Amino acid sequence: MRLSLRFIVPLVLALGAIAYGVAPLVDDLTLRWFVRDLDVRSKLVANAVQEPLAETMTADLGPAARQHRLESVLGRIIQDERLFAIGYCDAGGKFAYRTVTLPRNIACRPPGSPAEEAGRVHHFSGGSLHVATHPMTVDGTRMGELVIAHDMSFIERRSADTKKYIFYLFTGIGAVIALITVVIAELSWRGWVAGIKALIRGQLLAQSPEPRAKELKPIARDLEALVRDLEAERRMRDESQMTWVPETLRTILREDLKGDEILIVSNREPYIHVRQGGRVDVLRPASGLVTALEPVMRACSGTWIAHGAGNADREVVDQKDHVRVPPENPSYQIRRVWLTKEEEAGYYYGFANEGLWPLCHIAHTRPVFRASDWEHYRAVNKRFADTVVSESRTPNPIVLVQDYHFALLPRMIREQLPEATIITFWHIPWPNPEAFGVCPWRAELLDGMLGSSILGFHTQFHCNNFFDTADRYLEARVDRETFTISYGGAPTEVHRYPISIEWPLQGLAGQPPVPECRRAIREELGLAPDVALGVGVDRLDYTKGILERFAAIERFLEMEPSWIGRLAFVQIAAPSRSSIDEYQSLDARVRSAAQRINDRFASPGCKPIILKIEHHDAGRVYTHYRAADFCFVSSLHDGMNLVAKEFVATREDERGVLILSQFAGAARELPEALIVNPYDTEQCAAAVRDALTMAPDEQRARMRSMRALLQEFNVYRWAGRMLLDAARMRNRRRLATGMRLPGTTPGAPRT
Ligand code: ADQ
Repeated sequence: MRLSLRFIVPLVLALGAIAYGVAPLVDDLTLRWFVRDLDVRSKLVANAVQEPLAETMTADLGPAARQHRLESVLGRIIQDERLFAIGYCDAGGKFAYRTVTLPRNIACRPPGSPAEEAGRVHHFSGGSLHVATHPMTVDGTRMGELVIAHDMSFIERRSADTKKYIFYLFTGIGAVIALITVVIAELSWRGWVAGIKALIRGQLLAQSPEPRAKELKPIARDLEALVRDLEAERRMRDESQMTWVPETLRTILREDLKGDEILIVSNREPYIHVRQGGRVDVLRPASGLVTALEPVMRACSGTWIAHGAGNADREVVDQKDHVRVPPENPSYQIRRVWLTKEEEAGYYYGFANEGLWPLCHIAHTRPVFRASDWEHYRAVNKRFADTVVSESRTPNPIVLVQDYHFALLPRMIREQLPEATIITFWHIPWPNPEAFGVCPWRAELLDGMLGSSILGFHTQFHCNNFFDTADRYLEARVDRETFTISYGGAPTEVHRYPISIEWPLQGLAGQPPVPECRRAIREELGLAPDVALGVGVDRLDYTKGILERFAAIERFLEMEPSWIGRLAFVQIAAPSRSSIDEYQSLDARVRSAAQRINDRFASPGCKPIILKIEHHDAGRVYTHYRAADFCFVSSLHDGMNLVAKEFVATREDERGVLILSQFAGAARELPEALIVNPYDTEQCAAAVRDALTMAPDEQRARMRSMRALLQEFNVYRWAGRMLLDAARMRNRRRLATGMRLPGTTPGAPRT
């Protein structure tokens, strides 16, 4: 209504002003028309009496008879209702006859004055009179003048009527225009509001069902950008105010994703059943991924789908291959997928680890692509997709797909569950388009990944590489402004979610104080208490730069021989993928490099390289971190590298130095580490020297800054941000389709 008033009030004022200006003009015009009419009428009357009057004046009559005849002629004319008065002036300029109604102040004109073309209007207290004079002639001789006065009161009455009609006319026009304006304005307004609502709900303008979509196009982009900025700002504010603990994830599940079903797919399972001797043990792999996603699973009682790889896994599942975990307090289930030896060899060892792993890591190890491996990879991805569909209780679950083992899975799930929210997280780097382009099935892999709703990488650099790759090899619409790629369906959002570790580390609870760890580990390794200790912890993988690390230690001892016998470097290397030739050869090369360096620099009671190729439980790994003076992470290429973060998290004494490869994703978040190029042996050796000689205050300052960052950006935040993005996406879709939002009752106002 207020909107309508905005149109009506100015319209009424404008029309009122026009009417106010027009009325006197119309009045004046009509008066002139009427005066002209009366002139013509007077002339007609004068012409009509000319003849009888001439006869009367020229007849041979006495004065009384002439006067009588004059009164008779003129008296007949006065019967006309409009004619108010009449008079006759003789040739001497005096009234020879006048009706009583002719006002006294109207006099005859002096003889000889020129004839008047038009009559005059005389105003009196009782009204106005039109007075016209017409000369009366006989045979060209002027005998006198006829004075004819017309009553003008009817003109005034008509003028008042005219004013009234003008008022009615303008009022009528105003009402009609106002009505049309209000109706059009109201309809347009509704269209705009509906269009803008559709925009806010996140519907793309091109797909908007609103007929106003085209008209709104100019503001659509601005509005979308504004909504995005506001959302990002709000999210950043909310996130920065949150303390990220497992309970935060539970709150997100409860409040933002209420009632939504969650499925996780990963190659590795969170609990492995292993038969050792006569009994079945449950092992929990030391994995950041399991640490981050377990609280999610526990809170939502979802399903974790993974390859059943333990030798006792089949013994403990039910008929549908489910097992409830955690064993001490079952709250969610694992759905195990069984693979034959051939499938595992082709899908896991072959295509994933001999093909994709070296393809995505620029570590100069040639990727191997076999068509048979690809077939297995595709078939296993299909098996997992079918499992997701069969495990899903709703048509729109949230599916968290983990890692490079499942590049084809998102599209395969999408084809069967078009409403699912699929979040794929790629834990390893994404290379540049040239490097990725050597893969014979590059388009199929990209297509598979773009079945995801959200695609996550550790760093913006990897996201950018992915944008470039999709742009290069697909006919896709890549929009870096909105972080989306559209290819064969709904757009995929590509975002950076840097993975992290839990804070505080659970395994720290049982750890002795740092001095105790230092003493215990040195004693265990047969080192004197004052020997400096460096530590490296990795899977035995060629991307981790273990040989480059050893070369740096060797070079350091060449440069600084005074440290011989005073420095030991312990390398903990978990055997990994040992059925692959490249890994077997690495194992041999690492052992021989350690041997060679020890042969050169060993002194009694101190070998410079202590190599432990075996899996350690998390507690043992943490004790080593705490015992060390420095930790050396020299990855040739690494998505993130959690060892670097774990080392920092275990050092609540704020001592110890982290040497970190610039090619690990972690280097972007931990610039206070000594950042090195692992290919530059001299630089790395210098970093070892700097670490060993760094003043305690500097160690403390660097460590404090890194610990503050990890406390804030922990693994719960990593998982929580993805879940929040999924919630945002789902809420937008629900709004767009008019579905009910989680946490609202039907009909309740949405906030
Ligand atoms: P990984 O390549 O496995 O992970 P990383 O991030 O360093 O590499 O994680 C290794 C984990 O295994 C750490 O938790 C570490 O403590 C543990 N570990 C290593 N050696 C061990 C040993 N000998 N015994 C016991 N535990 C050991 C991939 C990517 C990384 C990315 C992670 C998470 O390659 O770049 O950081 O996923 O996304």
